[in-house]
Amino acid sequence: MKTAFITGATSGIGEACARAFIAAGWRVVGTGRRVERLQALADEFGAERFHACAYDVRDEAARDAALGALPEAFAGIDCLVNNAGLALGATAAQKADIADWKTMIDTNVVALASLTHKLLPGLIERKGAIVMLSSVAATYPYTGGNVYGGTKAFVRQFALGLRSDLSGTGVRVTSIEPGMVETEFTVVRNGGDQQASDTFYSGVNPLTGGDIAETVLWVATLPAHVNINTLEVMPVNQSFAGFQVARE
Ligand code: NDP
Ligand code: 8X3
Repeated sequence: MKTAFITGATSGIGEACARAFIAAGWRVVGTGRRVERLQALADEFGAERFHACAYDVRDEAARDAALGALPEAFAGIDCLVNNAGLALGATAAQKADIADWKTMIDTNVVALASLTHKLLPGLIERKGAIVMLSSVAATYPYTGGNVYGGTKAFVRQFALGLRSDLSGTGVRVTSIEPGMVETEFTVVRNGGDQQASDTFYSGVNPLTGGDIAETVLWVATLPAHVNINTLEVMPVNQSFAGFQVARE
């Protein structure tokens, strides 16, 4: 039985990934700060299939303690799903809160790179897979996307750079780039405002965490010689618009 290490398994895409991998016969290590949600998954699936690691991804000491305490059956990681992340705020840069920017960079970039560095030796040994949750915001700028888009561009380019560095190791790396997925993402982005989130997704028929979990599981279970480099996914009702022009 293979083991997936999924960050941010308490909600949205990460929780859906945990469910999808377990349904496909994997063991899952799930992380997040909300321990009660991780415990609920452990209760639902049993200690043989789901191991809860409750820590803040920005706290390397807590992360290392959790990794050091992994039960033997969960210690060999075959797939790392770098999913934990967030956007904070959707205002123009000149009105943004610098603390929000630092939180996004520390969570989406620093913690993700550090965990990847930590797990790479084991992933190489096991010819494993790394799946990164980037975003369409990595490629398409939008107003208020500023630092969030920058962090997701890092994730995409880091994934592609890893592909180069890992040449010949058998390790697969994929950047998944979703558009609008209705999770807790927009509630978090808007400081807990559920109504703002409901309005954002209203009438869109957005993607679900389950839609993205299917793609994550798919890229991780393809034949060993196949690597999906990048995968962009949008709801049908989300597409592109033109440039904006400011006239003097
Ligand atoms: P959710 O808000 O539903 O889930 C985010 C997850 O990240 C939670 O499990 C949360 O756990 C975890 N997380 C956030 N900060 C921390 C932290 N400091 N320490 C530990 N865990 C943390 O959002 P999504 O499921 O939508 O987002 C998952 C990923 O997908 C993110 O990287 C996001 O950028 C990306 N994405 C989302 C899109 C969308 O439209 N929803 C589109 C494109 C990409 P907890 O709060 O319990 O700590
Ligand atoms: C977030 C995607 O389209 O909501 O990563 O900005 S979108």
